[in-house]
Amino acid sequence: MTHVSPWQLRAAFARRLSDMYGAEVPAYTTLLEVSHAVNADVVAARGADAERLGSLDRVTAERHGAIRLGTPREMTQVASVFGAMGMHPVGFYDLRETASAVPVISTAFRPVDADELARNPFRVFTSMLTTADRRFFSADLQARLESFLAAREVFPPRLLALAGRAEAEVGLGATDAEEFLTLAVAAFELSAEPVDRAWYDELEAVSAVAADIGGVRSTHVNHLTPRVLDIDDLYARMSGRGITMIDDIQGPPAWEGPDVLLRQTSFRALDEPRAFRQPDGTVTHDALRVRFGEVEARGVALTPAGREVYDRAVAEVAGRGLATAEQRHAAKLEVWRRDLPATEAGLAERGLAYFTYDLVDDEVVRTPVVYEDFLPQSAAGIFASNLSHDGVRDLDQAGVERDADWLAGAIGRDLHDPFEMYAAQSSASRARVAAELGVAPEAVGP
Ligand code: OOG
Ligand code: NI
Repeated sequence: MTHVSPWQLRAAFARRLSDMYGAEVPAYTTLLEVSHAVNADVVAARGADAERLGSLDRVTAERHGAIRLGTPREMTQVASVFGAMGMHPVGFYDLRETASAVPVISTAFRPVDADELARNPFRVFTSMLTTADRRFFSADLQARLESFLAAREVFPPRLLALAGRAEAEVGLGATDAEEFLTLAVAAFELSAEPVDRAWYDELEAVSAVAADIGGVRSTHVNHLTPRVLDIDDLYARMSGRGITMIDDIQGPPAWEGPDVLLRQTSFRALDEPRAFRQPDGTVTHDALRVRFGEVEARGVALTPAGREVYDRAVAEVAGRGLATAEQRHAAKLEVWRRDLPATEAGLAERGLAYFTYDLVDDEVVRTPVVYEDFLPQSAAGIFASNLSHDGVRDLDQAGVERDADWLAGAIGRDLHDPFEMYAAQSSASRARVAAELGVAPEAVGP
């Protein structure tokens, strides 16, 4: 029987999830159409240079999803479902400390090897509610929330059994693969089950994200994000189609220098019809506005030194408290031109970004390493633009300590460190070229 490998499961899952989400959120389909048109136009206009950060095929198929879960148990289960598809937890993000105060901690499940990323780069930003954080949840609310979450079943046993087997056997036979994919996609579909109105509202008063996670008995895709080669063009074309975008493009500004890290924006969260069970038992129909349409452009991964420059620049602009998106963009541009090298060579010389090296016709060729991860401040900005109100955080209370080690312990898997992975990729390529040239690795580059 045909064996379906982890990357084939991942690619099929990404495709089916995209089809499912497109049926649920038609504006996402518009976003995909516009993204494809932008990418085709960029490649037509700029040629091979446009594909330095990823081939048109890869970028066209590329998505990240965002999902939100309630408990370490659910995180452990999803880690196995994603593990079956060759996706592993990378990085740790704490969104509680950001400006919009969202009570979650997160990691990203994604392929970790360059060749796996090249086959299919699908990644999922995965958040978990911090129910024990007193700044958000009283002891009473925590107890009720945890018992609500303990009683729900987000991932059916059959899905978990297949995931476990796929992990152990590195793939599945065709029939099992089909069942695994069907169950996995279904686990992320929006449920038609009526939402308990009083419970949802009680959580929403604390945080819209807490209600989205803990107010319902299932999970769903929050957004699926395509990648574009020109996000400014995408923004203009979406607006031109009458779709309301959030005010800003988060992250770096549009500028003449190298694309670094990640730029993201979104169309505003849309009303989606949902059924509600009222306290008197009747079912009514209303709408919730939690899912939005994000889009992103990716640039070169920065080293810890580069990241420091980036974080300082972003903080400086935020600190100016500017009123409009135009002013914020102008300020970013000014700070960027002052603090960041205007060329890839400049980034390499100052050790601010990661590159790989190859020998082509006896010449050393330097290629940027694409940033495959996320930015918590950007995530917070997207959250803030899409929530009707920020979370309520009681700063008289002490927050519960949560870090990468805690999350690794909770899900029983190590979290990969993104910086270490980029550095390893860069130094392996340097060593290869050095060996071919018969020189020391430090002699290759910068
Ligand atoms: C996740 C927000 C983070 C991103 O692209 O930074 C994210 C969420 O909304 O649950 O997806
Ligand atoms: Ni996202």
